[in-house]
Formats: sequence, structure tokens, C-alpha cells
Amino acid sequence: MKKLVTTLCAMALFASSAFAANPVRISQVYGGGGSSSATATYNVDYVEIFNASGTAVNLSGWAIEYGSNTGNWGSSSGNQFVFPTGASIAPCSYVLVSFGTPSTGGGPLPVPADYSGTLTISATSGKVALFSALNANLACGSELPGTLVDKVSFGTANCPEVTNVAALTNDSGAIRNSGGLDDTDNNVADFTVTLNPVPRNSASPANSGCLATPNASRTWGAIKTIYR
Ligand SMILES: [Ca+2]
Ligand SMILES: [Ca+2]
Repeated sequence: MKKLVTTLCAMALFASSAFAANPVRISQVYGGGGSSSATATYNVDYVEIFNASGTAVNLSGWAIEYGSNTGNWGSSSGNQFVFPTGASIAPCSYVLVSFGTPSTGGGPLPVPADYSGTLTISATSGKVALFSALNANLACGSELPGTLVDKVSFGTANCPEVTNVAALTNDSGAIRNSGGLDDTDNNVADFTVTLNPVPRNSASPANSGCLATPNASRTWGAIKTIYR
């Protein structure tokens, strides 16, 4: 038994020291909320995140931030969302954060959001980042060291992971492929612009492909967040 435990510890250490895409990542972005247009799918904006690892991750103090085409991350408090103390994301599962008050265009989200905030995400062109700590009004490239977990730029926004996702519309969102599993750190390769996207929340079924082969790799930023 002792040998087995030692082996498992060694395996976990090896897996966690590999430098690769963070297992927690943005899995959907929808910005068509906040509109009076009848073509909007939903009446609020949302960001869905996914945990591709086999262990729960503590999200306390993590942040989702919006930036306009050439704007800073979280240029105002309204474009910063910080997860409350105790927030977490289950293995191979999702968390849904909605933004804004329901507008006249579009319908309600099909599942309740786990959290709500005030980001105002453009329906067509902008960028969203997930940080392990608040980056208040910082330019792309000037993020606090080790805090950038994932980011996606769509339309003509600057600062993508390699290449932007195409422009979105009132009735489409940027959806990470394979239910959130694909993360090569190239936005255009990892996301598909999808009509009438369907968000998932913490109560949605876990990703079956992830349950079969969870991604155990973590960046040092994530390790520090987990053990601090
Ligand atoms: Ca919007
Ligand atoms: Ca990424």
C-alpha cells in the first residue's frame, strides 16, 4: 500500500509539474445580451468556464474580465467579476456566470447562472480573460505575473491566443470545441462560432470525455492558487 501511495504521489507530482494549458479555461462566451434586438438569443451576456482536470479547483478570488477591442482588461469595476470566497469548479464540470440585467431582446438562459456580474460584453468584437487574481485596468501584456489563466479574443480585438475567433453576432457565441477539452492556446483552432449556443452550469452533466481522460496538467500559477 505504501508503495502504491508513493507511486501515486510521484505520478501526481510529475503531472502537476508539466507546463501546459491550464485545465480551467473559458469554454463559452456570449455577448448578445443587453440588446433590444429580436434576433438576440439571450437577454444577458454570459461566460462559461470548464475544469478539464480530475480534481476540483478553488476559484476564490479568481476573476473574469472584459476588454474592448484595444482596451485594457477590466478597465472599470463594471468589467471585472471576482469569484467569491468558497467558489469552486468540480472535476470535468462547468460554471456559468451571467452578466447584466435582462434586456428586452432575447430570452432567458436555459439553465440558471451560478454567479452573476456586470460585465458588458460586445455582441461582435472584444476579449475575455480568466485570471487567478484581479487584474484591475491592466493592458494586454502587462498582466500580473502568473495570473493569466486563459483568454479569448473575437472579432477584431487585440491580444488573442495566436489568432482571433471570428466576429460574433447577437445569436452566436464562441464555443470551445469538445465540450471545453480542446485548448491548444490558439483561439481560432480551439473555438467554433456557434448559432444559438447552449450554456452549461454547475448542475449540467460532467464532460464524459474528460471523465475518461482528465487533464492533470497545471500551470505554476494554478498550483500556487491551489496551495496558497
Ligand atoms: Ca452584450
Ligand atoms: Ca488557452
